[in-house]
Amino acid sequence: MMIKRFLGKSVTEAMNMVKNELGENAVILHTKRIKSNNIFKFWEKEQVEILAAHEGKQQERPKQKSDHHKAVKQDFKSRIFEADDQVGVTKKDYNSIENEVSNIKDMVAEIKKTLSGSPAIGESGQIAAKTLKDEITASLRKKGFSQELIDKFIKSVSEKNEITVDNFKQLFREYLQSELSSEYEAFEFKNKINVFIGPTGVGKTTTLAKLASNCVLNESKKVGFLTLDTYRIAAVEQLKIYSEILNMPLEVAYNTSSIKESLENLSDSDIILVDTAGRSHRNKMHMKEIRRFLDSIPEKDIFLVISANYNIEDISDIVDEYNFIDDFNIIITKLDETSKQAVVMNVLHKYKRKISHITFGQNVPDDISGLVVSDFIEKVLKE
Ligand SMILES: Nc1nc2c(ncn2[C@@H]2O[C@H](COP(=O)(O)OP(=O)(O)OP(=O)(O)O)[C@@H](O)[C@H]2O)c(=O)[nH]1
Ligand SMILES: [Mg+2]
Repeated sequence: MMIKRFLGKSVTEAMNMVKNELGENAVILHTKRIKSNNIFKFWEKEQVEILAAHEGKQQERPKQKSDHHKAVKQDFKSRIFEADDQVGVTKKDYNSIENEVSNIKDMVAEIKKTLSGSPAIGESGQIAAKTLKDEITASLRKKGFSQELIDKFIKSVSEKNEITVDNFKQLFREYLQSELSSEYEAFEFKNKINVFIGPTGVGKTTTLAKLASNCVLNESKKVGFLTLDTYRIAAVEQLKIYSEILNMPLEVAYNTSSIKESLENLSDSDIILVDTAGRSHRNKMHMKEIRRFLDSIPEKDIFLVISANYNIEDISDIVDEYNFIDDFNIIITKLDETSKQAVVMNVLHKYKRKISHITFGQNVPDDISGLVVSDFIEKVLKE
C-alpha cells in the first residue's frame, strides 16, 4: 500500500493531485483544512491537506472517455463529497467553485479575443461599444452617409436602445424613415413661373427640358421657355433645339429689365420654365446678380439644381449661399454617376428642404423622377 500527503489551495486542487498521482481508485484516508505558515502568502488563508492511499502500482489513466471513465469519474466525485463532508465543504460549495472556475474561463476567453484585435462579441451578440461605433461609421461612410448624419443616428438611437451587430441596420432604417419626411406627394407645378438656378454644368437646362417634355407629352400643358443665360453662345442654341423639338415658344432676356416683357410674351403658357446661367456660389458678384433677377420675377417657385457628384461639404456651402431665399426645392442630378446615392439622405437630413426630383442620366425626357423617400431609403440600404 502506498500512502501520500497532498496539499492544495482547494479541495478540487488537492483531489486533482491525488487523482493524477495515485489514480482514480485511490482511497482518501483523511482530509483537513490547514493554515499556511508562509508569511508572504498571507492572503492564502487556508490550504487543504489530503492523505490518500493506493494499493499496488500507480494507476494508468484511461486514454479515452468511455463508460468506464464515466463510472470512475462518478466514483471520484462521490469520494470528494465524502471528503468534503469531513472538512465541512458541502455539495453546494463544490458547485459554486465549479461555477466560479467556468466564469473565469469565459472571462479569459473574452480577454484573449480582445487582445488578439478581433471584436469581443459576448454571448448576447453585443460588441464592445467603441469597436461597434467605429464599424458602423466605416460601413455607413462607405455608402456615402455623412459623418454628421451617422453621429446623430448613433447619439439619438443609443439613448433609447442598445445597439448591437444584429439590430443596427434595422435601427438605422427606422431612424432614416422617422427623421426624413417620407410623405410623398406626386409632383406638380404649383406656380406658373418656375426658375432653375445652380452651379455651372450641373444639368439645369437638361432637367428643364425633361420637365417640359413631361408636361407637354403627359399632361398636355402649354409650356414656354425663358432663358436668362446669354453668357455662353451655345446656351441659347441648346434651349432653342429643345423648344423646336417640343414646339414651344422661347424667349431670351438679355438683362433684368427685359424679363418683364419676356414673361408677358409667354403669358398664354400654362407653365413658364426659366433657365439661368450656371453661377458660382462663391462669387459674390454672381450671387448679387442672381438676387437681382430673382427680385425682378413675380410670384414663382425656385429649384436649386445640385449634382450628386458633390460632397456634402460642397453641397452645404452651396445651399447656405442660397439660404437668403425663403423657400426653394432641390433637384439632385447625375445620380447615375455616383455610387454614393446616400447623398440624397444627407441633403434631406441636413436641410429639411424638399427634394422635388432626382435625375439619373442624359436622356430627355426619361431620366428624371420624383423622390419617394421611403423607397429610396430601402434602395440605398440594399446596395
Ligand atoms: N450622367 C448624367 N448627365 C447629365 C444629367 N443631367 C445632365 N447631364 C449632362 O450634364 C451636362 C451639362 O448639362 P446642362 O443641362 O447643360 O447643365 P447646365 O447646368 O445647364 O450647365 P450650364 O448652363 O453651363 O451651367 C450635359 O452633358 C448633360 O447631358 C444626369 O442626370 N446624368
Ligand atoms: Mg444651361
